[in-house]
Amino acid sequence: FIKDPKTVAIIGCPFSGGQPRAGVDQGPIHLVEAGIIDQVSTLGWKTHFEGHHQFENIHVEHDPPQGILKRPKLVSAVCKSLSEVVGKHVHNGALPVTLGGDHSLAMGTISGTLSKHPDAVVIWVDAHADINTIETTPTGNIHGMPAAFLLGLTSAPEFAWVKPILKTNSLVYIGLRDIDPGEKKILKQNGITAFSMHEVDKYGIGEVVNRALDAVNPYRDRPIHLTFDVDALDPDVAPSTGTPVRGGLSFREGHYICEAIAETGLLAALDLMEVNPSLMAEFDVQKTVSVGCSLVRSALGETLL
Ligand code: B3U
Ligand code: MN
Ligand code: MN
Repeated sequence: FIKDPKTVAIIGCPFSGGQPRAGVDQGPIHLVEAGIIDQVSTLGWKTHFEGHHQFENIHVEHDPPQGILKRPKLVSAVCKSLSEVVGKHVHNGALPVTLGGDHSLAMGTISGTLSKHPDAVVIWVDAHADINTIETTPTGNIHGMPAAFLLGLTSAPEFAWVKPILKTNSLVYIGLRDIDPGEKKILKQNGITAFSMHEVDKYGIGEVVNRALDAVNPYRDRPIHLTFDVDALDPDVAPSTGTPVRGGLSFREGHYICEAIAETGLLAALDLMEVNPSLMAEFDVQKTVSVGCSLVRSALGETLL
């Protein structure tokens, strides 16, 4: 029983412009229909939800590729608006939970969190590093690039509003297994701590989470932004996502990460990204949506005992 519950602000962000596959914009709608808001309330949080329409009025007339970048104006406009919404909630003392939508949105959510907590660290759970620059991106899909913009490793006129205030020693990855050659170089050259599936296999998820926290948050005193791409999970666990990669986190490993971060008491913002209900059969969609809901509950304090 929590006498004075803190508020979770659930932000539905139906957006797919950072990658080519339709349907990822339906992710937040499915998560909310599956009952995520009631589930969060049941954990003792006050909940705030303004609907899925906050970003609906953002239209871009003419948005041709700028060099290799696809849909730069649209991605930029939505992320900028999202950063303001997330920023407003953190300034009001709420914990924003953003439901995506593709992972380009992390440019918005993390910018919003850092606007209030410049000392926040980012734990990026993903099969991919999403750290391609304009020079290294093989696809021009911006969902493969948000970390590079946030770190100031790449820039484009359209994204001038993204302040490069994330430091390379404030970002840590868990779950990586599909990294482009250019991204590998970037991770090495910048000394960014990353725990791939190899390290998860070698040390176990408990030790990996400890080491990840030690790397970016040794005194356990900095706010945490957890950005969770559902494709970090194995495709058997979360099949409905745009770029599934075999050999991912198990159901429990994914939940353990969320539970361990909840235990720190430092969670300041959470993203759940890349749920795409238009991919795979109905059974797979239900599986993915339900694991998405339970990851959010774990990060917000649901315990097994
Ligand atoms: N690294 C590739 C593929 C990719 C990144 N993120 C996802 N896929 N989901 C790219 O396009 O940058
Ligand atoms: Mn991602
Ligand atoms: Mn990914």
